[in-house]
Amino acid sequence: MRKRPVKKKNDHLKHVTYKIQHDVRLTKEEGLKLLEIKNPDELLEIKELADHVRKKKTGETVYFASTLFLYPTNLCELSCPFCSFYAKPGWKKAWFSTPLDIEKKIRSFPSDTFNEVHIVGGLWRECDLNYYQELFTRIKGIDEKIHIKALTAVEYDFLAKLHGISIENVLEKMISWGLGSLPGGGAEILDEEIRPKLAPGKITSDEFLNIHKIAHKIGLRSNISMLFNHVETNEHIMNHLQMIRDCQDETKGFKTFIPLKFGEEDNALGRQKKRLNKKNVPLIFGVARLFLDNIKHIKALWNYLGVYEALEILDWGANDLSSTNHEEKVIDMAGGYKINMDREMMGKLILHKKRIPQYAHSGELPC
Ligand code: V47
Repeated sequence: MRKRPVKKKNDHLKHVTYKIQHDVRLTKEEGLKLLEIKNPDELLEIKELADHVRKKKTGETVYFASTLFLYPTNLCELSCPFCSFYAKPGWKKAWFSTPLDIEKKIRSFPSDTFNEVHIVGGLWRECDLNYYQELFTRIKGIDEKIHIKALTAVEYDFLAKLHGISIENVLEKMISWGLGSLPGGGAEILDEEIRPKLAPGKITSDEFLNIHKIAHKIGLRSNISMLFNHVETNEHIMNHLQMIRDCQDETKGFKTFIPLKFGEEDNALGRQKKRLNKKNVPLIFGVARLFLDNIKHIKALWNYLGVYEALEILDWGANDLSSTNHEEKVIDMAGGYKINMDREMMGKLILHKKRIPQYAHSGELPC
């Protein structure tokens, strides 16, 4: 009888497993080697390790929210090649909503259908601090309990420059009008080789993180995202994760890491199919779970990933299934998955994974 070949265990995986079991941090180089793994048995080991870390950090609970997305305008001074959302004056797809328009929209949603509002938009002078003061005041006038998660670091930088005041000053004003937390958008890839090509004219990686640091210092909590599956390399991904981990060591202000899978429809980058460098999506979540030892939550967005893949990713380190995503537009305009998701369905999906659904808005998530 032929002897079955004895599989030699990958030495790197052995080493990583030892480190994870002994709560020793992975280095960027170790993360990079994991991202290069292709062997299915070895991928399964990474999945199991990431799942082990997820269980240790947050147990069987899977968080979800019901978010009402509000976009004051998609008019934007920038023209990022990955973005399907932005418009210029005169374009058919351009819109601008007044604070009153937005108030009417919120009032048209029964109050039990959302527990947070997520507000972002283009860089546009008409959306200045007076605009946000009126908007936030109107929202809190509807119900003081609505959690306002609003504006990316890129927009805070724009507002500070527009009014000639400090970031701290802008954030403090916004808090006084009702700001609850910062969403994770605008990070793209925090790597100065690729970021200026992906987002010409956008603030640098250091400037971006510095705004989050200021927000954390004055007591705000924020999320942090990563736009992937386009032209980035594994090195860019690891540099991004390293910058986030270093920032979190300093401030402990990030709640959730959100990998955003690139949507290719209706944007300049998506049209350059040959340049796109497709990745193993669950593996990116798994390596992020192993590397980001100081961030508690990892969010899988079903409208970016597809429901099936988002549920699969709950086994690769994610512990948050995002939200019902009412009125979401950024990924919708880039070809995202559109489903009439409600709170009940989200709970059922999580139970189907034999996990425990926990309904919570961004401000309620434990750090
Ligand atoms: O900043 C833009 C990204 C972000 C595309 O914090 C794209 O809870 C994929 O940050 N394909 C906005 N992604 C979304 C975001 C977010 C979403 C849900 C929850 C939270 C949270 C944050 O979407 C942008 C940009 O990085 N994006 N265009 C695209 N074509």
